[in-house]
Amino acid sequence: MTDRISLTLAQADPDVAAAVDHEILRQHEGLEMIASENFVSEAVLEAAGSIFTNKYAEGYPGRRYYGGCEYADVVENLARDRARQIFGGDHVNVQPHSGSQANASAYAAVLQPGDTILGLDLSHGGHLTHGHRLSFSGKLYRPTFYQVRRDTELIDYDELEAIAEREKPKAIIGGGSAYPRLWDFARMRQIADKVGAVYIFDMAHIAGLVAGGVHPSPVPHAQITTTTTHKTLRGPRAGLILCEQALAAAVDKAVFPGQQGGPLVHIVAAKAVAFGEALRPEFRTYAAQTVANAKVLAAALQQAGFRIVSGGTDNHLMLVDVFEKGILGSEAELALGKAGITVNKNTIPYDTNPPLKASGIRVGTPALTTRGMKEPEMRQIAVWIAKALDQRNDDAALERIRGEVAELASRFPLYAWRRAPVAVGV
Ligand code: DSN
Repeated sequence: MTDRISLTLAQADPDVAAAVDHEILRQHEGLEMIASENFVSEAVLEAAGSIFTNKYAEGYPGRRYYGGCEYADVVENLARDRARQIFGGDHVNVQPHSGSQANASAYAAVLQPGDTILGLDLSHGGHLTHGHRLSFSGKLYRPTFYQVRRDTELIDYDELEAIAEREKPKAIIGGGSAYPRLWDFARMRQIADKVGAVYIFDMAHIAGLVAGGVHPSPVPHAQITTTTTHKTLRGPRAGLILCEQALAAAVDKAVFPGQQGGPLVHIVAAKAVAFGEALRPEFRTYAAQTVANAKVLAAALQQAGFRIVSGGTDNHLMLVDVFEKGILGSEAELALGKAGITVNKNTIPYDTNPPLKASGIRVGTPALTTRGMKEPEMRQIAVWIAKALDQRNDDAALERIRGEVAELASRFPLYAWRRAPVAVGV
C-alpha cells in the first residue's frame, strides 16, 4: 500500500506519464489559440492536484453529509466569498463540475421538463446546452432559438422579442461560445420581464473579461448567471452559478442533490485560488491585453484579406470566414495545426457547410496573452496564419512555420518545471 502510494506517475504508469509529458511539450511549443482555453497558474495546478481529491463533502459548508469536512468548508467558503467579491450577485454556488452542469442546474432551478426555453442558435454562436436537440437541454425542454442578423451578424434583438412574445418561453438564455460582440443585457432582461421569463446568462466565455473590468457584467441584469471557470477566467476546468437571493435555495438544491453528488473539493480549492488571482490588479492588465490582442489580431487578419464575422471583435475571440477564400474550416484547422497553431473549425452564421467541415475558424487570444504575448506577436501570428492557409497543402512550408512558431513560443516560457524533450524521447 505504502509502496503504491509513494510511486511517481512515471514509475507507476509510464504510458500515462508519457502522454502527460507529450502534452506538456505540445502546450509549451505551440500557439494555443482555442478561444476557450487558457493556462492556469502553478498555484491553481497545485490545488487541483491536491489531496482534497480524496475527500467527499456532499452538502454545503456547515451542512455536510460527511465527517472531516472542516477544511473542505474552508476552501469552499473562500471560493464563494471571492467569487462574490469579483462578480457581485446575492448568492453563489461553486460546486458545478462544469459549465454544462451549471446550466443544467440553473434550468432545473426554475423550469419544469417540457417548458419552453429560448437560446441563441448554436450555429449563430450559441452553445449546445442552450437547447440543442442532442443536448439534455433540447431533450428535456422545448427549445426555441434566436439568431444573428444576416447583414450585420449581430444578435437581432427585435427578432428575439418577437419570438419571445410568440413562444412565451419560461427562460431566455443569453451567452454562447462563438459570439464576438457585446450583449445588450438590459434589453434581454426587458424582453424576459415582458413575457414572464427568467433571464439566464451563460458568461462562460467572457467571465474573465468581466472579472477584469473590461467587459460589461450580466450579473446585475440576469436572475441567474452561469459560467465555466477555465476559459478567460483562467481557473480549473469547472463551473459556477450566481443568482438572486430569491433563487438561492432552488439553485443550491438543483446542484446538490439535483445534478451532482459530492463536489470535487480539489477543484473547488483550485477555484478559490484562481478567484484570488482574479482579484489582483495584474488580472485586470491580463484582461485588457486579451481584448487588445484580439482587436489587433482581427485587424491584421482583415489586412491580410480575411473576412472577420461581424467585422471585428469586442472580446477575446473572432470568427474568421475562411470559406470565403475557398478553404473549409476543417482544412484550415488541420493546416494551422501542422504549423503549430491550434484553433478550431467553427460554423459561421448562415453557414452552408456542415459543422464537421464548417466555413470558419474560431481564434482566441486568452492563452497567448497569459503567456505574455502582445500586439507585435499578434501581428506576426496573423502573417503566419495567412501564410499557412495559403500554403495549406505544402507540408514542408507548414513545418517551416512550425519551427518559427516554436521559436516564438520559447521566448514566452510557461511552466518552470517543463521537462526536457529528452525525457519523452522526442
Ligand atoms: N466547448 C466550449 C468552447 O470551446 O467554447 C464551450 O463549452
